[in-house]
Amino acid sequence: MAFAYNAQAFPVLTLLFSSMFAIGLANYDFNWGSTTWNKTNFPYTHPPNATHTSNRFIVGGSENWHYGFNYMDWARNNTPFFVNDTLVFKYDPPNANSTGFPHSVYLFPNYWSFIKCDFRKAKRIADPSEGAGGGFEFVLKKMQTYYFGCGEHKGIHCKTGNMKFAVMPLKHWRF
Ligand SMILES: *[C@@H]1O[C@H](CO)[C@@H](O)[C@H](O)[C@H]1NC(C)=O
Ligand SMILES: *[C@@H]1O[C@H](CO)[C@@H](O)[C@H](O)[C@H]1NC(C)=O
Ligand SMILES: *[C@@H]1O[C@H](CO)[C@@H](O)[C@H](O)[C@H]1NC(C)=O
Ligand SMILES: *[C@@H]1O[C@H](CO)[C@@H](O)[C@H](O)[C@H]1NC(C)=O
Ligand SMILES: [Cu+2]
Repeated sequence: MAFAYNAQAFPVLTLLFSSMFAIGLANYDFNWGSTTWNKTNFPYTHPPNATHTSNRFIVGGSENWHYGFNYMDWARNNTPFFVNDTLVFKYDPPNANSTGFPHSVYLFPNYWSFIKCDFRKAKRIADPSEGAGGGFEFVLKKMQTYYFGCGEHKGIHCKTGNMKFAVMPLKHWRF
């Protein structure tokens, strides 16, 4: 039990930690004091798009939205997200492919339901057919933490297939 708990909690805590860094950076204007961080080791891999107000992200990149890919790592590697950025979930519709399992997209109401993959109060924002073609698009409209998960196979895709991640979009920086 303790092992399972730690295994699930660790990546989330890491994610929240890097989100805190992001917020601190936005608010305190690169004032790092005595920290040893620099541009090379800073966890951000892309700058905000200065010429445009929003970016589009295919969730999972070329992997799209499927069982077994680590979406927590994907989200961490694509930090930061900004208000009005769009996430695109691409997945095969049911029965399009005999080898494919259907997927969906849910929003969890809070951290603990996300950690436990408890879908009882989660809101389905895309059904199994909506990931086809160009995919299902979701705009990060608010500066809040969004908890996403796949609700298929009684939560197994979320629990053991890593089909969940959280993002905390920031306001665009003004220099
Ligand atoms: C920045 O951090 C990287 C990785 O820790 C290190 O290799 C590099 O020398 C650092 N650069 C500066 C200018 O401190
Ligand atoms: C940034 O905005 C430009 C101008 O619209 C666009 O062409 C480019 O694809 C955007 N970059 C990213 C990473 O979304
Ligand atoms: C997001 O987009 C809406 C609609 O275009 C706009 O009114 C709002 O100011 C934008 N918010 C941010 C933080 O860019
Ligand atoms: C079915 O899956 C295979 C292998 O993943 C893929 O190459 C093919 O395009 C899929 N077919 C459809 C109709 O999605
Ligand atoms: Cu799934």
